[in-house]
Amino acid sequence: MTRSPDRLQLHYAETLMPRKACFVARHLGAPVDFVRVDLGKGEHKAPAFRALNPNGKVPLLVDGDLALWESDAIMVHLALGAGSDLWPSDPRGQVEAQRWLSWAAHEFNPQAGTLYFEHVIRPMFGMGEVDTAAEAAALARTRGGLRILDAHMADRTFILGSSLSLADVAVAITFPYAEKANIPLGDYPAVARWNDRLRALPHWDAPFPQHAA
Ligand SMILES: N[C@@H](CCC(=O)N[C@@H](CS)C(=O)NCC(=O)O)C(=O)O
Repeated sequence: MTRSPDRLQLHYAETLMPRKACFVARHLGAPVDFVRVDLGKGEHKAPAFRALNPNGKVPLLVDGDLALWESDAIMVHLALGAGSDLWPSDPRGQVEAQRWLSWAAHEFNPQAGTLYFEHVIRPMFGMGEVDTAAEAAALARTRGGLRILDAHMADRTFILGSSLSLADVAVAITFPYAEKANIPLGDYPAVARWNDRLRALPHWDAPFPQHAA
């Protein structure tokens, strides 16, 4: 394929962290070529891939001579490139958005992500039976996070207030898997209403270009 220098390449798989980048790229209509990485075949561990991302993980965004890894950084890069308010332009809004990106990365997603791993990734890659102890612990901690979110969302449309931001994408990225992963969104009414609003967005439920997950 001939690549235009103006286009970006987003290396992805149909998994949680690439889902953030794929959704944002599609939501923004960014000039991105999607490059599927077959995790089952270990393509992300190949030397050519590791030369661009030494972590051997997806997503990876290539923008000219920039090889950018980390899904949150990729989302910010895409939003800035598009001049989009998905990433707030004012310092206070940026700090608030960063608070939620950090909370998602370090508090909520490790817990909800464990439920996703146990119920979605294990069967996807033939990784054996659910670890029930890990599942029970993650469910209790996920409920703790959902309680915080439910209180926060009670009087808001999206996490930062009235409009969608990268904070919503980062925090809610496990929600499309809620049913399969036993994430009990329905027990938290304000979270459930927020989830309905996210589901109404084009591409939220199907952000991948192929092999929809
Ligand atoms: N902190 C990284 C995590 C990326 C990550 O863990 N990606 C997973 C897919 S969701 C992956 O590539 N796993 C393959 C592996 O670890 O071998 C990010 O947010 O981009």
